[in-house]
Amino acid sequence: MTTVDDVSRPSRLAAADEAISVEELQLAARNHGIPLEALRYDVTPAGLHYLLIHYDIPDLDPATHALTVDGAVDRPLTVSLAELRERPRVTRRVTLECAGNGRALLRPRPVSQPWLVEAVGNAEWTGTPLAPLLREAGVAPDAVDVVFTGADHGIERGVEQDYQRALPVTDAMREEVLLAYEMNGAPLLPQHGAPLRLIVPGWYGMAHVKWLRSVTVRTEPFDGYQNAVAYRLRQDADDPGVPVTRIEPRALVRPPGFPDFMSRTRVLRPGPCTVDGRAWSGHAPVVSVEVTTDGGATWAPAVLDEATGGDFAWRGWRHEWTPGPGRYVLGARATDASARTQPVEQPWNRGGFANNLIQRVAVVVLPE
Ligand SMILES: Nc1nc2c(c(=O)[nH]1)N[C@H]1C(S)=C(S)[C@@H](COP(=O)(O)O)O[C@H]1N2
Ligand SMILES: [Mo]
Repeated sequence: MTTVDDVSRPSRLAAADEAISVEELQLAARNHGIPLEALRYDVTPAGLHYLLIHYDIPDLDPATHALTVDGAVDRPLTVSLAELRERPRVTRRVTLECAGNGRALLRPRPVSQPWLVEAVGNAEWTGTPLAPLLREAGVAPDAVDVVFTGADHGIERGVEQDYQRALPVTDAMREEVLLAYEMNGAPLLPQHGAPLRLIVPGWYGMAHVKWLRSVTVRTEPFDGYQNAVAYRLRQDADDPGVPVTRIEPRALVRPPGFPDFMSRTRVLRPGPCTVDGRAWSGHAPVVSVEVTTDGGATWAPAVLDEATGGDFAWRGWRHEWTPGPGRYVLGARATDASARTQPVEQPWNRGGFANNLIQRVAVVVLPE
């Protein structure tokens, strides 16, 4: 008899000389990144925001969609989208980054969605805070986890599942956590979770459950696949590891000049050039950004833009540079108020999560 094990791949590492496979390309073609020139926008236009969809985009009708709140609560609730829209409305600018960002640059390479650096976006999410709804339902005093279930369904490494992720109850009760129904002032697009998704400011993408249909309070730790198997930092397959949670600090350079089609090497004419980009951290606000033009040998401080987007949105930065003809490697390094910063050599983990290696942007400045 045929079983899901016949079609579902185990997790694995690429061999030392193994190129990106058609299966990795299949994922990459579904799940696009932000074009790096779009770092020019403080608020990422919805169509330029990165995407990560494990299974298929489900077909949900906003007219009939409802959210249930159940499990270890005094009063289970069912709330329609229309009722959620009548509740207090909050808009928050939040940087989302996929926990697998940077995976394809690791050696050995974990075989999965092969991100380089582009799995990030900064959007304005509008919705209603989750905590008051949980308080209305009456969370049991011995609750430990809150499970968020999406309407999408698939198989991963032999396990058939709805996409589900849990947060510890204290994180779910943070006032910043939103049940979001709009992105950048318009109803959510199908690919971003229409008609309802969770937004967990500061956390890597996997926590922001899309196509949200239920919220279940538990008095036992949640051992579902996306918490207990995927999204853990482990050194090998037997290592229980630790959960992936908040976003490590990172800065990206908006590539200057114009690109070569195949290599994406940047081409510039000699003379003054403003190097700029964005920097973020989910642990604490970014307090400094440094820029290198020589691949990390020397660093200069960048000037930070006003922090207008709040604590969970990326921050713009700029650096004036006047290069002569030659070859350069640009990069930027963010440091946050918790003194976390970016490594020059990326520590490795088996899932390829929470990478924040300093980016390398190859630049050629043409002769005068
Ligand atoms: N239901 C559901 N929610 C999900 C996912 C998913 O596959 N299904 N992917 C998660 C991951 S891994 C990321 S990085 C973010 C991506 O959100 P975006 O596509 O809106 O950028 O959604 C998260 N929420
Ligand atoms: Mo992700």
